[in-house]
Amino acid sequence: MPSKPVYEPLDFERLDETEARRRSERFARRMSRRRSVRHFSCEPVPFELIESAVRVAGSAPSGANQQPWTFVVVSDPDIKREMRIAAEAEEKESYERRMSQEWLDALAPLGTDWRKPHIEDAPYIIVVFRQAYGLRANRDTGEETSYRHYYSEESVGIAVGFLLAALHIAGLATLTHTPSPMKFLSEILDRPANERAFVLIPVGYPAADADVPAISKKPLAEIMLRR
Ligand code: IYR
Repeated sequence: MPSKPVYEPLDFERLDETEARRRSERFARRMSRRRSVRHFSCEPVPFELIESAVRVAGSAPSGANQQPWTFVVVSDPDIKREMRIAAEAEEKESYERRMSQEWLDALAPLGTDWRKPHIEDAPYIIVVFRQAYGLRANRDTGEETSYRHYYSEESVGIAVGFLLAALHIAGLATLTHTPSPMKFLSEILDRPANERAFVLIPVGYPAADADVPAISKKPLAEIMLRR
């Protein structure tokens, strides 16, 4: 049975314009320094930083507020090794056989290849799963029935954006890695049939000698239009 909406007052703080500009510029400046990092230190990271960032991700808007996501935080070295071996096997096949020349050419400036040492080096790997549909247990019989999820791709994409921003603001480096296909992650992490791996995110401090490709973002004039 559909439930009626229940409202509460909005918790909203109106900023004066000076403060709004200050915060907005500070955030923009900080975010502009985020880079995808592929060389991680094995130095440990306080778990509370990960937990806090996942809380931020979980606060993201989602279709019908269904929150169609699960964040699996992996620090167990044996599981990380298993994920690295499986990811590298898929990636080797992709780089050597499955990806088109056009795709390889597009990636050339990034210098990526099938080797994924960061899956073992980074102290945490967050694997984000998208719940393609929901599962609900019947209160009396315990029988599980499925129900539709709306806009789950968009919702999980937004939540991952929140997650990357929160981790960056906490001084941590991240990489969005999408080995393809990602089915092996469901198996290794024992996820139910309604969940699909969406992205694998190594999280940690960059290695002391970490370097990144010298690439840049499009200028505002190229990405924003005013009408
Ligand atoms: N998944 C591969 C290939 C790859 C694809 C894109 I699109 C990138 O922006 C980067 C890499 C890999 O992770 O190496």
